[in-house]
Amino acid sequence: MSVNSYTFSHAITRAPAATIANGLRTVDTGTPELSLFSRHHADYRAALESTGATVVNLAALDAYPDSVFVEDAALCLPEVAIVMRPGAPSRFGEAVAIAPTLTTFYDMVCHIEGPGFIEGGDILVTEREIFVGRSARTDIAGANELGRIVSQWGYKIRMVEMPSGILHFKTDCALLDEETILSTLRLSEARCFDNYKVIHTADGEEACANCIRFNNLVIVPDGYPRTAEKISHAGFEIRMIGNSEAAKLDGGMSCLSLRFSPTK
Ligand code: CIR
Repeated sequence: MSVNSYTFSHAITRAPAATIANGLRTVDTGTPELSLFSRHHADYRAALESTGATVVNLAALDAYPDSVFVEDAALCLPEVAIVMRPGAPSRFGEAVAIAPTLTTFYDMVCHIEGPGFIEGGDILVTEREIFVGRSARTDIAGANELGRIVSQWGYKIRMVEMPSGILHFKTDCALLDEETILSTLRLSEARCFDNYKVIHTADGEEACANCIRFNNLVIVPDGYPRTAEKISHAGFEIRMIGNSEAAKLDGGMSCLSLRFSPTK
């Protein structure tokens, strides 16, 4: 087990699909607009690159409206990349599509074969453990299969029963450093972060929890000033990125990239 839970040399992103308006959403708050989504996506990639990382931006996949949310298709650890088995049927092909790219960076690529389901958005890797949230997209069989795969490298899975109404585990939390987690109150009330230092999102700013620590930056969605101030006050360098269009599809900063340091 050799985790670098927030230092990365590479990220994979995927350009938003022309079909983005057909993406999944829990509540209809309007149709995402492709041109604005693409501008936000370019800003996001630039923020990743500004930390010195190489960003590989894959071609849009119009057959998969949600494919811009590339995080859900795989989990990238230092030793191995694991292709997920998404719980959303419309997203199944995204996992198949990401595999060839992963093989260009990894000597070892494993696949969740099923029958369980698991999506990358439900997985949070820390220096000590791998959290897996049981959600509408990730079930116990999927989490257990991941656990069996990663145990070969000494990783331990910690399952968390998610409060209902949260799409993914990382919809409501993010790793800030070795011991600090940003979380919504509703998720931390599940007591999963009792052994960590927790910074809570400000009241009414729960959507800011879907941010990422990427090298020297904490990349947060624009529009949540009180939570951004809390993170900044704790000593982290903040970069704000527009997220209005991804938010219409329940997406945030973590969903938009796979972050890793390749083994070859
Ligand atoms: C979905 O429902 O699958 C997409 N519209 C949003 C996925 C967001 N991904 C993530 O939280 N990791």
